[in-house]
Amino acid sequence: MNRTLIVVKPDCVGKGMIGEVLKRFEVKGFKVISLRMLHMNREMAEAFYSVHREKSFFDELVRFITSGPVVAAVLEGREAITVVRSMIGSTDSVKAAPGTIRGDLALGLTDNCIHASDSEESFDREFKVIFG
Ligand code: FUP
Repeated sequence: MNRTLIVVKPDCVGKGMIGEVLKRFEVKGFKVISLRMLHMNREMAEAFYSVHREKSFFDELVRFITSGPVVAAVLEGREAITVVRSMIGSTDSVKAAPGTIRGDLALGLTDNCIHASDSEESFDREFKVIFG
């Protein structure tokens, strides 16, 4: 069994899509083993996205993720990181395939509905920021 972390972002929480997003993972067979609603402050957001610190979009990203409440969940199941990444779709929602969460529920690049850990290292860092 593997674990991964997802964050339903402010755009998706604002649209009332928390249940829809969590349902997709539960229907697929993942277990929600931790759940937290929070409003990230700047310090948390910078630590959460520390790998992007040097990127041109970093400030916009931090501003967006701190703009409203988010819902974070730890999901457990077979190949969780890989399967959940495939379920969320491409980073840019306009390129995300229909059937994926971003493909179905979002239209933005920064405001793309959901985050999911892309590696065990990312999971460890993100888990500490949100549940540590
Ligand atoms: P992803 O792993 O699909 O969430 O995408 P990345 O780790 O590459 O990027 C993290 C977040 O930065 C994305 F969710 C959206 C945002 N982003 C931008 O706002 N502009 C960009 O040009 C690229 C990413």
